[in-house]
Amino acid sequence: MKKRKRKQVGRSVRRGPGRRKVHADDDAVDEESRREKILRGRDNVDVVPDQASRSEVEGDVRSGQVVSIRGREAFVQPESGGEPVLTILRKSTRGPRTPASPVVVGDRVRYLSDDEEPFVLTEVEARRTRLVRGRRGGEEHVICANVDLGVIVASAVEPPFKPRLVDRYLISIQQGDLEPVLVLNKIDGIGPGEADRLLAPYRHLDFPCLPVSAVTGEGIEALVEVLRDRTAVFSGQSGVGKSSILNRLAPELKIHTQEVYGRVGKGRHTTSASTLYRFPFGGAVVDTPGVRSFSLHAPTAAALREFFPEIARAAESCRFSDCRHRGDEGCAVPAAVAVGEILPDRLESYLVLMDEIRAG
Ligand SMILES: Nc1nc2c(ncn2[C@@H]2O[C@H](COP(=O)(O)OP(=O)(O)OP(=O)(O)O)[C@@H](O)[C@H]2O)c(=O)[nH]1
Ligand SMILES: [Mg+2]
Ligand SMILES: [Zn+2]
Repeated sequence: MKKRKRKQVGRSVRRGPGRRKVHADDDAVDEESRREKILRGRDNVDVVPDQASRSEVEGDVRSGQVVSIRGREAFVQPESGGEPVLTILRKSTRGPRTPASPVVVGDRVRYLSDDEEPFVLTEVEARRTRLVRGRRGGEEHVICANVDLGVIVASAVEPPFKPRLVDRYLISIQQGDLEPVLVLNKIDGIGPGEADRLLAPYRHLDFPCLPVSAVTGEGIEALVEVLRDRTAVFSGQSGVGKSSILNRLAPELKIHTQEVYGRVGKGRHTTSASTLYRFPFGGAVVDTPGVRSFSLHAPTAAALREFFPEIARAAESCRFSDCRHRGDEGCAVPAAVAVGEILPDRLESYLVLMDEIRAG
C-alpha cells in the first residue's frame, strides 16, 4: 500500500512541467548522480528522513525482512521470494534512530534494487515489537524486531536452571510487546517430577511452560503447536540447546550446535549471530547467541511492580509505603509467602532487580 502511494506521488512530480526530461543522455547523468548521492549517504540526516528521495520514488524499491546482520550490512529476504540479498545501511537510510541498533534481525526494510549488491537500504520501518537488552552506558541493544513470541529456553541439567535470568527475560519480553513462552529443555536428564518443580513458579503466570527434550523429542510436538504460523525468538544461556531444539523442529535447518563440556569456562558461544529461519510448518524463528547474563534496559520500580503483580498486591498491606520487604517492621510480604501467594524464587528476583534499580 505504502509503496504504491509513494510511486504515485513520484509520478505526478515527474510529470510536472519543469520536470520533463528531454535527452536520454541527461537521464543517464541524472541517474548516475542520484545513485552516487545515495551510495555516499548524506550528512544532513535530520533533513532526509520523512520524504522519499526521487531515486527511491523512481527506482526499483523493494521490501523485505532482515534475516541476519554483519556490521552495517544486512541480509534481506525479499518479500517477493527468492534468496536473501545483501544490503547496506547508509546515513541516508530512514529508520528508528536507535544508534546502537540501527538495523536488526526481523526488521522490515525497503531497499533500492538497482545495479548490483550490496543494495542500499532506503528505510527501516518502525518496529512492531522489540526484544531489548541493556548495555553499559545506558544504550539499548535491540536483539530483534517484529517477532510475536519471546521463547526463553532454559536447561534442566547443564547449564543449571537460572530463575533470575528467566525473570529478566520475562520482563524484557513483556516490555517489548512480545508474548512469553518458557521452554525447559534436556528433561531427558532429570527424574519425573523435577520438571514440574522447576516450572512451578511460572505455572500461575499464564503463559505456555513446556518441558522438552531435543534429544528424545519429548514435548516437541506441543512446542510446534505454539510456534506454528508465528514468529518467535529463542533466547537463553549458552548451551541450553536453543539450536538443538530448532534442528529437532526442522532438521533441514542444520544449525551448528556444540557440546557444553567443550566450552565450559571458555565463555564460548556456538551460535555467534542472530539469524532468522523459516519453519517448514509455517512461521519463523530467530536463533540468538547464548548469554551469560541479561541486563534490562532502563528498568524502573514502577515497571517492576507491574511485572510482579503478586508482590505489588501484598505490598499494599505493608505498614510503610517505602517498605523494602526485607524484614521491615509491618511488612506484609512474609505472610503472603507463607500462604503461597508469593513464591520465594519470584520474591528473590524482585529484590535483586529492585536493588539494581536503586543502585542505578
Ligand atoms: N541431554 C540433552 N542434551 C541436549 C539437549 N539439547 C541439546 N543438548 C546438548 O546441549 C549442547 C548445547 O546445545 P546447543 O544447541 O549448541 O546450545 P545453544 O543454546 O544453541 O548454545 P549457544 O548457541 O552457544 O547459545 C549440545 O551438546 C547438545 O547436544 C537435550 O534435550 N538433552
Ligand atoms: Mg546455538
Ligand atoms: Zn513490605
